[in-house]
Amino acid sequence: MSHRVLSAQQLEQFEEDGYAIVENLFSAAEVGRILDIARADHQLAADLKPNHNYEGQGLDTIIAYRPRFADDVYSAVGRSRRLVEPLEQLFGEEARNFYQLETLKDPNTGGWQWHQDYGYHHREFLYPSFISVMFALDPATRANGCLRVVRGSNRLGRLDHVRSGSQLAADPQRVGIALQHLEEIHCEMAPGSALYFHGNTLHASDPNLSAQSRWAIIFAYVADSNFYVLPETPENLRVPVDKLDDAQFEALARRHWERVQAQPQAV
Ligand SMILES: O=C(O)CCC(=O)C(=O)O
Repeated sequence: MSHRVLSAQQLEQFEEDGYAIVENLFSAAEVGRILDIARADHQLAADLKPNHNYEGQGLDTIIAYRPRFADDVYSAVGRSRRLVEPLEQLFGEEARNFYQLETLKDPNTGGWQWHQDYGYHHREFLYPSFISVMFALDPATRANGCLRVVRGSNRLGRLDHVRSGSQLAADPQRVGIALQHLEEIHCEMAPGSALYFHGNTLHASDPNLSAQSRWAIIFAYVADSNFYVLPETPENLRVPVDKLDDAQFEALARRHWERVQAQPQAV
């Protein structure tokens, strides 16, 4: 079964706008299971780190950064044909995985200032053929700090970034001018939907000041033809995606659930 669900018009729109939302990639039951695993997973809890994304003020942003796929349900989403085949349509070629980020935006945790993901990673990669995919585990709404993108900012090229707290923030003056000319979009999503956005698409999110968590997983990929430009090439950080069909995804999710069930209980 093909999961190349994007129409020619959607592919053209992505070139124009720098983002596309694909709804209901995974069912509510599947997302419910991923959340059950994530909430119980001691390893995920141990990997979480606070980021201070706002200089000297604001709430911490809680993330777990993973440089490569593992034998777990989160990576299984990032390897699933359902998520990867639309990505290959956008690249026009195969994708390689660069990293993943579990971003667990609980109530009263923080957001992100405007940035471009290729603004972070242009030192590693020759081309901006870089796409991030935000997969929603919870409803993402304005109230709980859904991702905001600047429509068409993928066509601005890469902006300079300056360090600000734990993050790199895109040149605020240029962002201000971009926002006078381009539209800011709040990417509200239902659980199981995914937002695909180009490496030069400006994006940010507000802190979550609501009572509803906004958990998501972000997967970053580069096109197969994009190269590392570091003096030494760590090939293992640009891994071909070994795609999973639905039965393989299901088997991996079941194994992860069983492992989580077998964890020692806190006393
Ligand atoms: O989780 C968010 O709200 C934004 C995360 C983000 O901007 C990123 O990972 O580049």
